[in-house]
Amino acid sequence: MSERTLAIIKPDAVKKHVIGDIIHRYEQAGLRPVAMRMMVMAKQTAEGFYAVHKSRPFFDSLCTFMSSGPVVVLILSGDNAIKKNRDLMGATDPAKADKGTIRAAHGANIEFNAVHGSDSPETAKQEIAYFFPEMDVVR
Ligand code: IDP
Ligand code: MG
Repeated sequence: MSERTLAIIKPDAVKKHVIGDIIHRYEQAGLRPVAMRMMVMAKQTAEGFYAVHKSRPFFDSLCTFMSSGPVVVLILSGDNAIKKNRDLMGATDPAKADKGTIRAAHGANIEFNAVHGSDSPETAKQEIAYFFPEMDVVR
């Protein structure tokens, strides 16, 4: 069944000039971009996005990182898109990510790990609505 997931190419990956490589990996895996936005998040925007992690010790550092430079926010559409994108990304810690994954290729450490991907249908729906009005999504 076709579903949508939210992906973010994080500031570390944009600085490394691998936007193209990452989008190529999505497309090769059958994940079609149906909305795309380049932006610099206000710190408050990052804090709202990562609100579930508010009580974690890395929360402030994470939000500073996520607002430190341009990101590319995308909606990806495809069969099983949420799990497919998580598989493509690899584990949160790039040192533990499988070979061939985006984080193994481009992540530096558990914080600067190149990409975000929604982890469930509920969070995908929430995260998509956080960045995109429905009218900006291609059919
Ligand atoms: P995920 O991105 O693989 O879903 P989450 O546990 O949801 O991982 O964490 C959100 C983001 O917070 C991670 O992608 C990473 O950038 C950062 N993060 C997670 N755990 C740590 C940590 O232990 N130290 C520093 N940053 C972390
Ligand atoms: Mg997560």
